[in-house]
Amino acid sequence: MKKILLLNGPNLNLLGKREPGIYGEKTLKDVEENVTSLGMTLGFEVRCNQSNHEGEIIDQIHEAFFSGYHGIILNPGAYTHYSYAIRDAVAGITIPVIEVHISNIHAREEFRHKSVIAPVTAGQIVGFGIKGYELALLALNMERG
Ligand code: CA2
Repeated sequence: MKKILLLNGPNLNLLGKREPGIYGEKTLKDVEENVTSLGMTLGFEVRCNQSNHEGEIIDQIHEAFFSGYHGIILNPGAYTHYSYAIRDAVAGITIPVIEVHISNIHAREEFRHKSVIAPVTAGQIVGFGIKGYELALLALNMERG
């Protein structure tokens, strides 16, 4: 079965526990269950991971690539806006990475408008709440070879 990595970055472990006005009331566990369940329907095995550490995120990206994963759904959190190291990790692999943001980063503070990672991803999904993660899985399913 094709494998997908669902990788969430810093502070996303707080989902549903704080700031429900911006990020909603669903928890990270809800997100992971939804994507895993859609994955089963589509015939993907979804591995879920969350880290608050830049190096750990990079290691996870490398590991997914070298372990033959089909693709990665990545919400890099605030690293989106300044981590050239995560950008380089994404640029260094050949499997598709879909960047997801729960909020519409373009409608928020100026510093969130720019993603340094987006130019090296297969695509970016923003502003659809946690449904964006499932949309990303559907996009990866369309790319399936
Ligand atoms: O909209 C997104 O998904 C973000 O990646 C979320 C990041 C933010 O830094 C990006 O600009 C956009 C922040 C995640 C923090 O998540 C929290 C969730 C609940 C309570 C507090 C933080």
